Amino acid sequence: MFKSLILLVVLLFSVVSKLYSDELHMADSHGPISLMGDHIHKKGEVMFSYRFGHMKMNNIMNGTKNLRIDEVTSRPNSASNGSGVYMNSPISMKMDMHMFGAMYAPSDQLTLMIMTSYLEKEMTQQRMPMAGSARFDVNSSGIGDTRVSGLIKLYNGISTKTHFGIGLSLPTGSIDKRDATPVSSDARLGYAMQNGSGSFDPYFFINNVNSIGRFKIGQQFIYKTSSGKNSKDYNYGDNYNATIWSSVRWANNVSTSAKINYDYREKMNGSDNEMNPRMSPSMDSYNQGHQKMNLGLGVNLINHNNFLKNHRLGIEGIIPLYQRYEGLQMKETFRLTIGWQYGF
Ligand SMILES: [Cu+2]
Repeated sequence: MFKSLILLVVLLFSVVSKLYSDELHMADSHGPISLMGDHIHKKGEVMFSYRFGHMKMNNIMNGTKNLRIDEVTSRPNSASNGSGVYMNSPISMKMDMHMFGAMYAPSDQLTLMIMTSYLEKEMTQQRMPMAGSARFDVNSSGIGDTRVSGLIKLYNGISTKTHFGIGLSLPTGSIDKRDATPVSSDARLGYAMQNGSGSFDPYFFINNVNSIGRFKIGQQFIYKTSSGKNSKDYNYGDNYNATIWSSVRWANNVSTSAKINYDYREKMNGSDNEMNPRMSPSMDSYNQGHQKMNLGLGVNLINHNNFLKNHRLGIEGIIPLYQRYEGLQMKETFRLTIGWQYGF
């Protein structure tokens, strides 16, 4: 996989083909569909988007090591001074995300962007052998956090486009999602099952795209922090997210992309008192923070026919290349993003 990526990058710099007019909407004038804020708009332009995201997690990792279920339920939790073990082990989790976005450019220099989402999550856990090893599911759903950003143009040439962005994630997602568990008919669910961070989280990003004919190479770096503890007395650690991607335009209306993303999240500050760390690794604030590197392969399509002209469709599949977790956490296995975008 790495060899073919290196080949692709070499190809990028060795092939130069003719430049297309900036006015024609091209499949590759947007980055891979999972990327947000990858482009800006011209004065007066409006764009709407909808993305469907599916994420699947399976089994537990500690650091870079896979753990069996019986190993998870024999590990000490952070609440018992090393003497008590976890009563349940997460087995799998899946999440469906419906993401809605709008962009508007009041000027060529500034593009405003707002994004929110509706989340549906399900986690399956297995009880410890002493409790019979039975499996149970918990579910949550609701609106996620809402992000408001300003994208500011730095440079907009034919072969190089650069902008930076500042934004704020608003805590519109609930951090009091509850469901029935074997020990309570109404328990607050673990951190991963909550729908938001509960805090105002400012972020900053820089985005760059270089074009050489039918080839593009882009970079994006995002730093996100937290303004302080939420109402349940915790906040997520700072997040650093770097992406490098490249795309090839096979025709004006079709392009494919490859993307490498690195995501680093620091440990959590504080913890939610109502979550009992003895219950499950997913309720233990000690089990937060990660490093993940993943590969995304995608297709971008734009419709040039008169009916639904310039409507875009993007699909991207994302698989992990490397993941390292603080404590015991569920590992990611697969992500899929399908998105529609329309600008006018
Ligand atoms: Cu847009």
